[in-house]
Amino acid sequence: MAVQRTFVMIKPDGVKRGLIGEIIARFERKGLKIKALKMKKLTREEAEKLYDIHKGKPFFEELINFVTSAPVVGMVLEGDEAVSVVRLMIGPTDGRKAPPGTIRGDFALSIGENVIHASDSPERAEYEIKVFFKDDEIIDW
Ligand code: RTP
Ligand code: MG
Repeated sequence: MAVQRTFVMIKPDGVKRGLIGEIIARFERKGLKIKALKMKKLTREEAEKLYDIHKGKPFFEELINFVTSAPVVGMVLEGDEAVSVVRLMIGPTDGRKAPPGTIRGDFALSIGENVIHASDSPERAEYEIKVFFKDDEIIDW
């Protein structure tokens, strides 16, 4: 059993559409443990750090403008194989191609405004958690 932590962020479209509760409920029902939870409006610097791997890509500016346009809700989720489990639950990037039953498949119809972000590796998760949370905001329980 490999217990992992992952970072999840409900994007501005998810917050504005009132999907916070629906999304958190899915992770709770799955059995993932919420170790940290916070709403905030990302600064440009924070957004650029979170998405540093996409710097230089054609969609980068649009992505940074989008994720800083309204509040987001970030969380640290812990559980067995949490990184891949959560990626499966959110579905592929393009909401039009994401299977029904996944979060993007059920709630997104776009590749850019796709409701939610999740880390794609344990190493990225630790990096992204540090960008979003202070150490004392993560609860050991
Ligand atoms: P995320 O990082 O947000 O969890 O999404 P992902 O791994 O499924 O997709 P990634 O390739 O990392 O892209 C990051 C986010 O950039 C926006 N995007 N727009 N217009 C486009 O072609 C395009 N491609 C990506 C999306 O918001 C995507 O989630
Ligand atoms: Mg990604």
